[in-house]
Order: sequence, then structure tokens, then C-alpha cells
Amino acid sequence: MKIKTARVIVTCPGRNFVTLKIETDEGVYGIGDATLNGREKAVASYLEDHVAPILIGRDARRIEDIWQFLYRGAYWRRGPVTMTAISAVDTALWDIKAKAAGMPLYQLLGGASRDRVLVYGHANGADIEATVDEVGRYMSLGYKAIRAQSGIPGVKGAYGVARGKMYYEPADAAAPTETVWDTTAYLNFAPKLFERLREAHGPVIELLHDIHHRLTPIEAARLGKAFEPFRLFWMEDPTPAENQEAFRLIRQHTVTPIALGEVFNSIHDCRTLLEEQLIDYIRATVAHAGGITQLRRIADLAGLYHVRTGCHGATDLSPVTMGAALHFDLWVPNFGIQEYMMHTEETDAVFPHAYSFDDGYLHPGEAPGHGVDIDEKRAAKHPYDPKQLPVARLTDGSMWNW
Ligand code: EZ4
Ligand code: CO
Repeated sequence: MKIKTARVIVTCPGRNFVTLKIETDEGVYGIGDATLNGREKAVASYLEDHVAPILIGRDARRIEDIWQFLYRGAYWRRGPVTMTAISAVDTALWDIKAKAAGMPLYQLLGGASRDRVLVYGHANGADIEATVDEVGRYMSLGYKAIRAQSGIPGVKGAYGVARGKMYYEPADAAAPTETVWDTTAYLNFAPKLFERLREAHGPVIELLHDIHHRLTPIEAARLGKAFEPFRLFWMEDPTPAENQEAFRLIRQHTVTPIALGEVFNSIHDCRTLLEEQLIDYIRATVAHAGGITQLRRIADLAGLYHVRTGCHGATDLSPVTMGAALHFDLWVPNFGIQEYMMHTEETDAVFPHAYSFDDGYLHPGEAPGHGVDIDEKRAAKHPYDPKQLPVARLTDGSMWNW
């Protein structure tokens, strides 16, 4: 089964997505997500100019060898652009292998370890009471786990808060929107949000929160401690993780569980974090962390240290990643939770998919492959629209982590 074509499809049904479609001489094709939010064209060029030409004629069944060929063969290892491109190829090849076998992907991986995949939805509001109401609305939709983010008085453009719409889509302008970050205001505010959420919604609902890399390790330690009475499922990305050892300090001070890794693209990004049990959930996912092939290795390493998976699933991960991640989630023994932000109707129409939501859980469906396709005619109706992610500055004007 030889690779005949490898084409990149860029489409913007409300937001930009890059998709790789690999066709074989036997007529079976597979698709992979190559979307890197705000840097889409870099991955599209990487695939079109440097990867597609060297895939033609290769045996599509040799997934491992092609992964190693692209990883070792680039000489310039790792990095989000390279690894997103490799992920797209890998996902498309697993899709092809599963379709050729006539099986849903989770069966090839080893079969289902559970009946359905627990997901968490995103509730956000302009202030505490609006967020409390929104969490209530998600509970009434059946969600068992909910991420809560709120506007903070005096902070312009706090992370995770939609501007008037249901969907939060941070990549909102061709040049980055400037937001302001005020650590003191946030540290005073965040525990009050969760105190009020527990008071309004009781002890059972799982509550999550994303700090989005905004704190220093000692600030994160203090916040984790302050969150303890409200039993968070996790606090996410409390501090940037280039320095993995920094998490030793946070860990010494708090039992609030820590989730990390949506920006990771390599097993090496999380090795110390896993081996020293400095985190509880690893957020790497199919699109950015080397496809199914590397994600599986990361999960196996994590499993040795009681770390569970919590795959990234914001709307910049296309339905292709969501589909592939759900097959992975249904199989992976040390599954924790899956992030689920609904895509718009326009996006769902471009990417018909077999997965479905019911009562707070998703299931990948039984279609052969990963169960997600691309409608190229519809995709062509939505041309690329350049957008970048925001940036954050401290109140004195210094650049900070968005
Ligand atoms: O800001 O995916 O947990 N989810 C997140 C996301 C990220 C976006 C960046 O592209 O942190 O909303
Ligand atoms: Co996040």
C-alpha cells in the first residue's frame, strides 16, 4: 500500500484549521490535523515543501518507520512546527491502517478500556455570579466536570472569558491583541470564585481551572494551597514548564492536583515531571505531541508514576484531533479526563465525524479509522483568515506569559 498523494488543506470555518490528507494507491485515505494556532502557515509549508515530496511512494503501513524517518531525518529535532507536521502524518497513517483493517482505531490500539470518555466543558463569565450561572447551565447539559474561568475586576481581557458569545476563541486578530495581567488581583480573586462555586453547586461536581502559565512557582504554590478547601479536579499550567524542576517547589506546598503539557511536543518535555511525580495529569495530545505513536509512549511513561491523561481539546484542535484523541482515550489504561470545547456548526459541517456526546461523556463511534473526515468542497468555501493569539503585559507594561 503506497502513498500516492499527501495534500494540505487550509480552511477557516470560523477559525483556521490545517489538515493533511494522505491517499494511497489502494484508494484508502487518511487525514491528520496539522493546526498550530496562530502559526498555521508554518506547518502547512513544512508539510508541503519538506514532508509531502518525501512521503510519495513510501509504504503507508510502516507507521513507526515513517515516524522515525521524519523525526531523526529532519536532523533538527522537536519543536512545535516539526512535531505538529509529524503528528499530522502519523494520525493520517493510523487512520489508513484502521480503515484498511475495517476497525475503529481504538480496536487497533488494544480495544476499549472503558465504555465512554469523561469530558470537561468550559464555563466562563464576566464576573463570579455569571460564572456560577454558566457552571449551572453546563451541569444541566449533563457535564460531570467543568472548567471555570471568570473575568477579574480591574483586569482587561482575563484569560478564558468569552466576549458575549458562547465560544471562547482567543486568536481574534491579525496582530496580537494586548491584554493586561495583574497577579495580585488574580490571587486575591481566584479562591473566592471557587468558594462561591462550591457554595452554589455543592461538593460533587468536578471543577477545573486553567492558570495559563501566569504565575511564578511560589505564587502557584500559594494559590494551590488556597484552592485546597474547594477540592479542584486540577489546576492547569500554574507556571511555565521549560524548567521542569520548578514544580518541585509547587508540589512541596500543595495537594491541589496539577495538569500540564498542552504545549509539549516531546516525551522529553515531561520526563522529569513524570519521573518525579510532580504532576497528576499530562495534557499532551495527538496534534502537537507526535501523533498516536508518541502520545502512547508518553502515556505509558506517565502510567509508571500514577500520572493520568487529560488531553488538550480546545477549539484550535480540529475535530480530527478530537476524534483521534477519543480513540486513544477509550483505550489508554491510565485515562483521566478529556477536554471538550464544542466546535461551531460550520466547523462540524466541514469535518463530519462519528464521535458523539451523551450525558457528560463522549464516545468515538464505531466507524473504521478515527471516524473524522473532511468535506473538501465545503472547506474550499472558507479561505484562510490570518489570526494570532493575544499577548499579555503586566500593569507596568512588561511582557508576560499569555
Ligand atoms: O489557550 O488552545 O486549556 N486550554 C487552553 C487553550 C489554549 C489554546 C491556545 O491555542 O489553554 O484554550
Ligand atoms: Co490550557
